[in-house]
Amino acid sequence: MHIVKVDAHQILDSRGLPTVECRLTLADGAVIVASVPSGASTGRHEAHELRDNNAAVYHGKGVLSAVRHIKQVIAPGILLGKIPDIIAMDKEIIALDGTKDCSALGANAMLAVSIAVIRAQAWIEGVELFEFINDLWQFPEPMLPRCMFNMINGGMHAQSDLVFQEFLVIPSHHDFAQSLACADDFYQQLKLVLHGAGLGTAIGDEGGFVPLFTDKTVFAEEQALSLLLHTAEQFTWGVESVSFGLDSAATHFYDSGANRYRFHEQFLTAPALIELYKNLKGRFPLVSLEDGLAEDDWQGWQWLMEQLGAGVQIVGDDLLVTNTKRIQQGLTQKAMNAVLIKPNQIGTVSRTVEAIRLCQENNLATIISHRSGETNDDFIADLAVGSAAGQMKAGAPVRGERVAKYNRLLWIAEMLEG
Ligand code: 2PG
Ligand code: MG
Repeated sequence: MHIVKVDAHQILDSRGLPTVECRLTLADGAVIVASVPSGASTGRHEAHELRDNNAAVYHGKGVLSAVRHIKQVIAPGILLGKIPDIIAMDKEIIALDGTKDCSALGANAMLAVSIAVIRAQAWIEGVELFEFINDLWQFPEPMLPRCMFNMINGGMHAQSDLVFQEFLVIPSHHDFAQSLACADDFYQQLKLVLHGAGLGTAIGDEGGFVPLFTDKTVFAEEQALSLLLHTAEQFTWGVESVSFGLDSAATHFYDSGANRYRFHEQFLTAPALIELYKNLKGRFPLVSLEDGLAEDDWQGWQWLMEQLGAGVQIVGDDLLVTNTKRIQQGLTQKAMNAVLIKPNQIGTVSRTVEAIRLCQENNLATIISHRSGETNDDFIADLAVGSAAGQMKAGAPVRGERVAKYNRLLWIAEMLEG
């Protein structure tokens, strides 16, 4: 069944910034919709997100040029009148773009089309998207991911003293519905703890709370982790039911000129920052640390792995940007033992799958991830299950664009249970 119409629009993401939506109409009249997310703490090596840079509207963040590329270049050149075929069409889109970083067509335009194409293909085959992904690329059996829920937001996702970006809670339950219930109860309990401590319950970009700490004698990150521990201790599921993760997003407080990390009043070397992580690991149930160091601090990452890699999941995000070349470099340098996977860092579904596969072949853990700017598109839930990635993060268990992914996982869990 072929594509009879291609449409694209500029829509708003969860932060009120423009993003791209693509609509494919098939010969049977079905309309297949896909939209793409956008990051705030983006890595320098990510694929290029095309923005209009017209300061008169949307603070220069419009995506009308990317929309135009879908309608005027990708649609007539690759899509119209053709049968959806993700592998062939992704290749053609990459060739049409012709750049290393997707800067001609825009990674936002390319990914919107790529997701729409694979969704259309699954529709035509009459199977669920996660099943289609699983079959097409011959992944291990579909599997619900273990999720990391972002309970406290800092860094570039909130206005607060928190230098670190994400304070994640990881339920230990293997059953997804149970782990979502656990995370949700934790979130509600944390709200009560914050009220009790006289701290506000305003939320950040990913739905986590943004406490404004008044005690300046202890650094804010330690206070945030203490709040999480305190919540876990009085939580009906029991303190053992959760462990913690951090995404420091350290690229964004690294001063490359001085080769130092600006952490509150301090100006830390990589070894000093690693000491700080070791100290936190000794006092809190910390099992995962993402972007603990900056995107090009390879030497620092090696030290981090040597010192914490045995007991902690060391996750590369800005460091690796879902790019097989950088993942390969990370493997060679033993810089990490886990990889964050974000489709819009690399521009197409096929390239995302190549990155996941490389990780699986090399026993690196994979975490499928949302972005801080999201839409209600739930593609990453199907990708996580279909690729048997093992883990996923999609923010707090609140806000429509975050729960869209968790709710899709609930449906998939039911389908898999039969
Ligand atoms: C991250 C992401 C998602 P952003 O750093 O892992 O949580 O943030 O989308 O802003 O890059
Ligand atoms: Mg990150």
